[in-house]
Amino acid sequence: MDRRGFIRASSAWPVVGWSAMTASRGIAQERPGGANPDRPTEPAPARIVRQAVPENLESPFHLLDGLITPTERFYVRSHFPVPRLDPAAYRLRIEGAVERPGEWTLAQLRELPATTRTLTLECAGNGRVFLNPAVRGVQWGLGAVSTAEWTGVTLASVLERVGVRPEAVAVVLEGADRGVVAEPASPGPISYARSLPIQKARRPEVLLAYRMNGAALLPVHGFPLRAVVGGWYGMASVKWLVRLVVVDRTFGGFWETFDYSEFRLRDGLPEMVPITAGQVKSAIARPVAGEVVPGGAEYRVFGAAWAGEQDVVRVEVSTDDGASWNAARLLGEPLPFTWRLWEWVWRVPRRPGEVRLLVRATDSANRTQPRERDLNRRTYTIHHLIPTPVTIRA
Ligand SMILES: Nc1nc2c(c(=O)[nH]1)N[C@H]1C(S)=C(S)[C@@H](COP(=O)(O)O)O[C@H]1N2
Ligand SMILES: [Mo]
Repeated sequence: MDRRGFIRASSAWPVVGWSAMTASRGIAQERPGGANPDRPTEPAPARIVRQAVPENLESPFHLLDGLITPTERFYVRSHFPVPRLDPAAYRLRIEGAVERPGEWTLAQLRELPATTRTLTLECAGNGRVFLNPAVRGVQWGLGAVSTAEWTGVTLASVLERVGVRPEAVAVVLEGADRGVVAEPASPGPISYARSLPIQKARRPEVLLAYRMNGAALLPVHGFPLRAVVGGWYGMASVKWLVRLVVVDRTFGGFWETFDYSEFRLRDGLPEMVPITAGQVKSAIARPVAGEVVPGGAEYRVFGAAWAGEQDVVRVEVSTDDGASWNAARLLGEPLPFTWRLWEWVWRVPRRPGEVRLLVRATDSANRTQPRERDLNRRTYTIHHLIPTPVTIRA
């Protein structure tokens, strides 16, 4: 790796370049994956600290090497400090429009049939660092997205036990974490809570999980119980879940109005709507921005693509700013609500120079990633094309 060349290129690609990653402090260090002799030999961090308190940690997307993100590399997004819950004293309260309101212990929840599913979570703010002009909020690069194998019970099976009344419209999921939000100001300390329409709450991809990647849920990921809402942005997957309220109206809570909402045009007028299912999106893990690749070689461009509740059907790579597109190979078998890994072998031209790689995905609803940023999306659901600049050396 030509370090000076790298730093020059990465400064045009804010924060997420290699030098910024290795500059992150106070985190476990590990060596980068892969055997590319052109890579720097300095250690790469296990996760990138975007905010220390509360902990907001980005997954190093360039280390992508399989469908499942190892738990120590899974991103963390928390609005408040981690609440410490005693599993023995823990209760999940279920109330509202249900026949049998009450409290559930962990043991009672574990008596319901367990399910294990691979599901991808992406923070709705992932990629915010690429917005121009810069906006407020956690400055995520590529890696506020990860995939794990989640074990728990379906929310549907719990709702079935408590008997949902016919007037039910939504289920509010409340976490044990609380705090004051400065902007926009919350009415004093509030808890983290999000609602799901009753139809989504009954779907099999919505879990109340107590295990992640074959081990007990860690405190940062919601111990002892969290929701995992397959196909939706991460904000719906409420951690440290302590209460379900079945409501007979649309819930207009803080986290789906002031936060995690975007504009949608109806009758030509922008209306504010909660952010829900994921957009179609892809990202390049390797090469990293600013990488120097040898001219005339074959380079395996590698990454992932995901599409919320849809399946990824096509991934294409361009080396000429979108004038022409090359079909990437989709790897493995498709899993619903899970990213798909892909690769494309690039025959790197001999001529030295700068190239910007683009990747775009298309999904089963025939949605394709847009070239340009849509301002209606405010500071969320960033899925337009982000170029990866690389340098070809002689
Ligand atoms: N209780 C609670 N649940 C929460 C959050 C939170 O701050 N508090 N953050 C949400 C957001 S915005 C995301 S993207 C995911 C992140 O889950 P992770 O930290 O396990 O990656 O958790 C969601 N669930
Ligand atoms: Mo998020």
